[in-house]
Amino acid sequence: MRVPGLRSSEKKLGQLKAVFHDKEAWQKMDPETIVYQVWSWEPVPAGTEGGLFWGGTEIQPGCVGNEYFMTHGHRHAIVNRAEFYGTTVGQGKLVLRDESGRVWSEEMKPGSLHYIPGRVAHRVVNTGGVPLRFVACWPSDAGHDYEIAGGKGLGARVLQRNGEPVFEIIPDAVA
Ligand code: S6P
Ligand code: ZN
Repeated sequence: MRVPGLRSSEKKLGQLKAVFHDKEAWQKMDPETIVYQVWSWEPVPAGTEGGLFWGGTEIQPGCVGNEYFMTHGHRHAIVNRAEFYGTTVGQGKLVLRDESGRVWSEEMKPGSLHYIPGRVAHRVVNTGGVPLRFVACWPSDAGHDYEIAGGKGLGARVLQRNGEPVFEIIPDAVA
């Protein structure tokens, strides 16, 4: 049976140069490496007010230099639109940034549920050794804005230090 509105996409390392800080390490890696895949069910056309989309993301384990694999990160194009994330498999961090430039993170583990308020940019980082999977539910008119903070990004990084994930604020990227 064909279900209308099912979509899937993948993001490869070659498409993610802008998000990793160690460009030298990035250059040495295979650009065809899949960093994450997204599946979504969009039962109404994108942009429809009042509908909901459902999706799943799987982020592979890995690092570019000492920075863990992660999603690009975005804010919603209609900025006041909120979203739920729910973790099903793996370990990670949800990195969040509000409009005042405040940046924080939430631990992701199987069963963790995360409410992402409107106006808050969001990115997921896989800090574990297995694929990190989470589901998401967001309004069908939310859209995506990938130019977070005028291209400065989220203002924080999750780095591997002595084998452990460390959440670090980048001072000059915070408004
Ligand atoms: C959509 C939702 C997720 C992400 C996905 C990939 O609002 O937040 O489905 O799109 O996790 O992340 P990104 O930053 O590449 O869109
Ligand atoms: Zn979103």
